[in-house]
Amino acid sequence: MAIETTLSIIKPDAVERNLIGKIISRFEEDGLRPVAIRRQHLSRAEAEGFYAVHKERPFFGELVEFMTRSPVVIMALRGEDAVAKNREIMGATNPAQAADGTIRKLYANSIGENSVHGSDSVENAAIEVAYFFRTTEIAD
Ligand code: IDP
Ligand code: MG
Repeated sequence: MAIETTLSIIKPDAVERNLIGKIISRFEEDGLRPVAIRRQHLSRAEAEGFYAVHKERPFFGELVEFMTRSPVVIMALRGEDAVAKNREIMGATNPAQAADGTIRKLYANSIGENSVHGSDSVENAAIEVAYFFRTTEIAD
């Protein structure tokens, strides 16, 4: 295990329902510390660029519409094994399949409106953190 930094986004469905504090608490309780945080209303170009890997998927248009409909909270989370730990705390993409106690089981509305994003590998975490934060915006 090693100290890693991963990207987390609290998605519009959760920000709209005032769940920012509850979600950040869940990460902190499990040893993931936000080392950068920004609230931002994503533009279409920013959302399309971030999710470019999914552009051929049938849900891409719906995903971009959802992610741009209201503000999100973007965070870099740091801690031991942060990439895998974040995915564990988030739960499965589809909340119907998410384990008890995970953020998506607790809060997600559907497979699309599933409250949080998390990087899926160490390599993608570095790319995604750099997509949203300059190194000077990250404070350990
Ligand atoms: P992940 O967020 O668990 O990594 P991905 O497969 O990378 O899941 O999908 C990215 C996002 O696209 C999901 O979090 C969800 O918001 C949306 N999404 C995934 N599958 C579907 C679907 O079948 N219908 C609608 N939206 C979907
Ligand atoms: Mg993913």
